[in-house]
Amino acid sequence: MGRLRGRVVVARGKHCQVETPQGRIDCVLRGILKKEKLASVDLVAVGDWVEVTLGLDGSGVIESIEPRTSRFSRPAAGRPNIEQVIVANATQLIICQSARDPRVKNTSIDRYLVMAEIGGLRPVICINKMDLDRGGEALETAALYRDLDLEVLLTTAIRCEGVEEFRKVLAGEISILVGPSGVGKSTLLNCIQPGLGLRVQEVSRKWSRGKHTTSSVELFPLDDGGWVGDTPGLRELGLWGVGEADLAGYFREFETFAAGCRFATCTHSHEPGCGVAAAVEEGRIRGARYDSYLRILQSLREPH
Ligand SMILES: Nc1nc2c(ncn2[C@@H]2O[C@H](COP(=O)(O)OP(=O)(O)OP(=O)(O)O)[C@@H](O)[C@H]2O)c(=O)[nH]1
Ligand SMILES: [Mg+2]
Ligand SMILES: [Zn+2]
Repeated sequence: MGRLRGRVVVARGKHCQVETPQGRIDCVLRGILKKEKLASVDLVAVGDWVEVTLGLDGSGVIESIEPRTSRFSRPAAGRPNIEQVIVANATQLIICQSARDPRVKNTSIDRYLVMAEIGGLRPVICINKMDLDRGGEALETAALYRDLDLEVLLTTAIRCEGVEEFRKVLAGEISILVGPSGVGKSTLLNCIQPGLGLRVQEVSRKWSRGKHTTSSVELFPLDDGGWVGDTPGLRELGLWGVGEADLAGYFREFETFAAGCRFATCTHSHEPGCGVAAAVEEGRIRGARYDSYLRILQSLREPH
C-alpha cells in the first residue's frame, strides 16, 4: 500500500487532518503509536510531518511522526508536568499586542519571547490598534524591542495599515499568531487574506465555548506561500521548559552583565554584588525588562 507524507493541519484528539500531495486526508493514529504517548498530552501536534497510509474509504492512518524542528509548548491544563505542544515545526512566533483595549503588556511580550527562544522559533512583535496610541506608549515599547534587535511591526488592522509589511513577514513561513484576546489577531489575518477570514472566525467561535481548554491551532495556507495559525487568546502563557536558574539566559541583554555577578548561581533578584541589578541602576538594562524578568521569576517560584 502506498504511503504519503504530509503535514498535520488540524488535530482534535485522535482525529487529524493531514495535507498531502493528494489533498487533505482525514486520519487517525496507528494504535501502536498511541502506546508511545508518554510525556506529552497529544502525541501528534498541528504542524507535525507524518507518514500516512490510505485506506480503501479514502481515510488515512498515521504510521509515524517525524522529529520536530521547533515547538511552541505550554504546560498542559491542570497537569503542569506534562507538555502540550500547541504547534510543531513553525518557523515564526508572531507576538501580538494592541496599543489599547487591551494595552501593551511588556511582561506578556517577554514571556512569549522566552518561549520562542526555547522552542526554536523566530519571534516577531506586532503591535496593532496603532490608531489608539495617542500617548505614544506603544511607540516607546516598539523602540525598546527594536533596540534588542527584534522585528516590530506596527499595524492598524481595521484600516489595513501596516498590513503589507505583515504580509511580507508571513510569506513562505510557518507562523503562529499569539497574544491576549481582543488585540486583533483574527482581524489582521482577515486583512491580509479575506478568504481566510471566515474560516478563522468560525474556528474562534468554536473555541470560545471551550473556555480555552482546547488550545489546538488550525494551520491555513497563505496565497503568498507558507502557512499561518491563529490561536484563541490565552489569559496567561504558562512557561514550559524553563527553570529559575536558566530564565536569565533568555533575556539576552543580561548576559554580559551577569558575567560580573559575585555569585555564579546569582538569580539577579536579591543577591549582593549582582552585575545585572547594577546595570539596571546605571540604565544599561531597561527597567521594564528587568521588572518583567523578576515577575516571571516569581511566577516560576510559585507552586502551580
Ligand atoms: N481601534 C481598532 N480596533 C481594532 C483594530 N483591529 C481590531 N480591532 C477590533 O478589536 C476587536 C478584537 O479583534 P479580534 O480580531 O477578534 O481579536 P483577537 O485577537 O482575534 O481576539 P481573540 O480571538 O479573542 O483572541 C474587534 O472588535 C476588532 O474590530 C485596530 O487596528 N484598531
Ligand atoms: Mg481571534
Ligand atoms: Zn546577578
